[in-house]
Amino acid sequence: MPVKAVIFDLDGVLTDTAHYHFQAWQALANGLGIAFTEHDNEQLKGVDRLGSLRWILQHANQQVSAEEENRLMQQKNQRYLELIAHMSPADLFAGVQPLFAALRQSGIKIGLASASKNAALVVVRLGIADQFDYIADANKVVNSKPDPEVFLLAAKGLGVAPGHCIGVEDAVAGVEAINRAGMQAIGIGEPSVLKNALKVYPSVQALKFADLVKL
Ligand code: B16
Ligand code: MG
Repeated sequence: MPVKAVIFDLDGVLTDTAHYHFQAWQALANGLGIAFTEHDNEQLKGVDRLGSLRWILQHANQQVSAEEENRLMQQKNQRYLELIAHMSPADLFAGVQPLFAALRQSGIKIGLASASKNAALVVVRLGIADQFDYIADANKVVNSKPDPEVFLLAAKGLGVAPGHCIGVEDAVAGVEAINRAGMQAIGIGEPSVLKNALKVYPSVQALKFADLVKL
């Protein structure tokens, strides 16, 4: 299967925005009298904004109206935007630039498939916005990961059949989305967690261009 495109997740693969999501959700949860730990935040990796809010409320046996959900999501996002305003190219994970350069040189397309509505802003802050041939994010899809929609949209935007795409993900739901899209899944993290990935690397820096074209 010749590889024609590699589609990357953003948070946890190219940069660590998880910590900012954590701080913003914790501030919101604490304001509601709910405890929210780093461990809780782990469960929200790759989960979209509404799904994350509902997870937090459910675990505290709280229920709110749709209107209140919207207000709370806005409040969380406001804090998140304040936090990511300080991001810069220094926040790009090591190894991303050389990997992107090698992909470009060999004519392999680069896509983004993120559950974040702020993905476009984050890649600008990281200084890599112009490196993507197509960006698929939560603003453009209805169904979030593990649904394959965001990866399928990225493949379509790149003009590459899913069977010629590799997806790179750090979240279990993301790996499932890649598999369901009919792509090859590369995991970033722990093999014991990302059990359904074809191969798992501890970081994007450990993932080399030669490993991708071998698939
Ligand atoms: P936003 P990814 C995901 O990004 C994060 O992993 C997840 O924690 C977050 O809740 C989600 O984006 C939504 O983010 O509130 O900015 O729309 O890993 O899919 O790049
Ligand atoms: Mg992620």
